[in-house]
Amino acid sequence: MTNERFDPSVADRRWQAAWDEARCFEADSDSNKPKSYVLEMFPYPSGRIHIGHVRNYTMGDVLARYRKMRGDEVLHPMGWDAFGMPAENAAMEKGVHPAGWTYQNIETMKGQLKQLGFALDWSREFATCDPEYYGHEQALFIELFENGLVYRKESEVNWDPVDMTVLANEQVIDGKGWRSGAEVEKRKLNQWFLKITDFADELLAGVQALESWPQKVRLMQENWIGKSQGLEFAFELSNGETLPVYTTRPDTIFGASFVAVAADHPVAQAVAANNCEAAKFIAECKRGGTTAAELETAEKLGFDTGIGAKHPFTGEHLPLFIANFVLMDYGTGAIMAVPGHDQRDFEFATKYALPIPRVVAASVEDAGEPFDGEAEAGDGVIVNSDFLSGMEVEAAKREVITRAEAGGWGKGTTVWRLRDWGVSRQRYWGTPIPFIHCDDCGVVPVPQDQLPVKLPEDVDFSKPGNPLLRHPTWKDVACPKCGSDAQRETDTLDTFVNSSWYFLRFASQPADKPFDAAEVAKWMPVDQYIGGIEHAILHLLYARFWTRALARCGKLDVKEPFASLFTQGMVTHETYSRKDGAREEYFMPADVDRTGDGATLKADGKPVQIGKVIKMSKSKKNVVDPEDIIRDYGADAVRWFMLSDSPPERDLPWSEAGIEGCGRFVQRLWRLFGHYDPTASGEDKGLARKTHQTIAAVADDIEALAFNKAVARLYELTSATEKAAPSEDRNHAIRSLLLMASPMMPHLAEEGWQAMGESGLVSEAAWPDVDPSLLVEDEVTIAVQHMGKLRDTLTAPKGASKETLEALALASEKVQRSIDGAEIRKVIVVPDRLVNIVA
Ligand code: OVQ
Repeated sequence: MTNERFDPSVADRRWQAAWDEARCFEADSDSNKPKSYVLEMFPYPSGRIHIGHVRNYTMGDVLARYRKMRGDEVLHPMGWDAFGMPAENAAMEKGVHPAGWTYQNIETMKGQLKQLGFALDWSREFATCDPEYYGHEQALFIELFENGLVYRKESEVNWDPVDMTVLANEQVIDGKGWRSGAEVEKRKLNQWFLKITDFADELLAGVQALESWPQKVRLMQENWIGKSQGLEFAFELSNGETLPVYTTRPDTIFGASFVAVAADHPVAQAVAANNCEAAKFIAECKRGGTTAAELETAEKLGFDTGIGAKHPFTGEHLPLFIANFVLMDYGTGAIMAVPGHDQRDFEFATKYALPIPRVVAASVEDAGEPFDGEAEAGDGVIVNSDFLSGMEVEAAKREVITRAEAGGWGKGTTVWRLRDWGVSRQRYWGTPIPFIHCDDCGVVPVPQDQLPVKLPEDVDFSKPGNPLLRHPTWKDVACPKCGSDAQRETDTLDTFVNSSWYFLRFASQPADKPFDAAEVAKWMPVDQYIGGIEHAILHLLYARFWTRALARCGKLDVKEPFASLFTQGMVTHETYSRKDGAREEYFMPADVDRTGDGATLKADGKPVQIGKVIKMSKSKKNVVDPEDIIRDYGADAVRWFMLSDSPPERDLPWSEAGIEGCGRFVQRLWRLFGHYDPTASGEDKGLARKTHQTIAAVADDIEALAFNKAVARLYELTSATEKAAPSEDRNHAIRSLLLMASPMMPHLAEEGWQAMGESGLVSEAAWPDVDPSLLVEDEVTIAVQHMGKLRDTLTAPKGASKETLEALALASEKVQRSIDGAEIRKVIVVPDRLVNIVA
């Protein structure tokens, strides 16, 4: 075989073309083999791939290739999550059309993925902005509507008065629009909602049963759904009205020192009707964000209505406030405030000098303990609470609920934190919501034969607001029911809708419907889903919800889309920067010379500051461009690096030294492949054993996604094989190494496979067999002691007789030296373990 270096710049492209030609990664749904659906979260076509994609998709690729070698029919598809704001931003900033920008990015990124040699079934590729895809999505949306799972509701939104658009909570920063900087207003708009709350119970029970999901993700979903048991009751107000409230902490009821309602609560509105101070306060509340974080940090403000709320046990009148931290769409929009044991109530009570009684303490003796500047939300014993004093929290909750129900003034109920999913976006680049507004017929779904409702192409991004709304003709249509003039819905769907069912479309893509149930049943659920932890809550919950919703509509038989989930860690790198006045200027690793102790900028040779090792991000410029490193080291070295060193769920620090090491290992394996010698004969039992043990262990490691362990074992076997003399067992070791490395370094493996004279593609070869008899060690290490002290160790055949072990021990020079001629009184032998000489 050849002694030349392996040249990825030639080999990579050759094998990529060979795979395309052989169409070897196209999944056959009629196959009789066991199926395996391996899926990584599909990318936003944002421009170019980044190192996070490389890590994510390399992991999935190794698993997909491995499962194929093990004999599975593998479905490993790829597509594009193509709608969303970035395309519209590009349109506004660069004057390009969102569609052109998106499809251009897809072409670039697809080329980059191809350069990495991923074993993807490109025949199933689609982009969510393809009218075929979103047309089927519109059909599904109408289906959900007809099954009562879609509705319209007036709800409060963040309105940016300059950009004339609704903003997501994340886009409101310090009460201002992220783009315009304008003061955000609260507006009531009619919005489309999906009834995810109908599934709260199922989604909770379901996630609790997903044993192959990371515990952390399951917990995050549980908390997001947030099932809690509490008390619903009504305060009698001094103005003769009643005020329903809900509390999850009825045990703290004796600690209530005020009552508060949301600014848009009917009680607040009634007060404002005759009180302009109150009206002014309410208007003020309408500004500012409503995210949990903002409510947490914003200054707590209130307006005392002068109304009293009668405490159900003490009869005392608690003051009733209008408060900015109480939200109308959470619970009843009114709260019983217990400042000692709720942080927001604590801050409010502190500001308005209201009493802060302690009703929970570490022990009964601590009933008089003062607070240390903040509320204590934790567990403990109830104190200062009449008949509840001395009880544990849970017992006290039950006691209050029992008394409230017996007294007829309240009732125990379950409340969910989960809200219905608002899917309306006042944007252009999304799936048009397929409905028509008719003055006579109301909201009418677009008839099936008129789907897809396509986005108009001639749109104007030069003005703020929703281009669909101001398009001159697009929205004007005839009502499908009565034929009179009507208007299209101009809202589009949240992009998370696009990613809530894409895995079904990958499994089955008929032209005339979203998917075929029987075909989907062959592949679903996804056996292994891999992606970033940032999708732990929303995407994964929405996809679970859509799957269940479609199952309820009879379109599907699966309930949980992702049988097993893996969330990968980040790729990190040092940062390089210099102070430029008050501002920190960052530099790319590629522009920095790091060969000496410190770091200098290549451009001027002067030092730069080496900062912390943190997640690669454009803003800190600590990024490496995948295309650069593929060009410099080849795809296999990059893939190998992504799998080495760190467990896949942890952060992976990128280093120049590391990737260079990977490049060297590629060449080392290549040289070793060159030692494959069909004419060699003879055995090497030790190497054979190591080879079989490695095959078994690497298989287990890959199945467990413990890629770094598999990598370490392959390094080890490589070293052992390099040291071995030619033999048939060495040939077997080399061939096995090649096969085992092939899911990770497929180009190198193909090249070696061909050089070894094998026919066909290694990508279509089988995983090497394991001889179970070689998995067990047939030699053991025996400790030899003199008077209980370790003097020597020796290897002996497993199961050797007591006599053999005694003889071997006494033959040891070290042992003889220790005995030093003393009389041997006894020899204790523990088979396979130790020999102790008493002398
Ligand atoms: N389309 C969605 C998405 O997340 C997925 C759907 C299913 C909702 C990468 C970086 C970022 C980094 C960024 C420069 C250097 C993973 C590095 C994602 C996801 C997949 C697609 C990123 C993990 C975070 N990250 N790590 N490094 N800039 N699309 O295109 O963003 O979580 O698993 O691969 O990512 S995405």
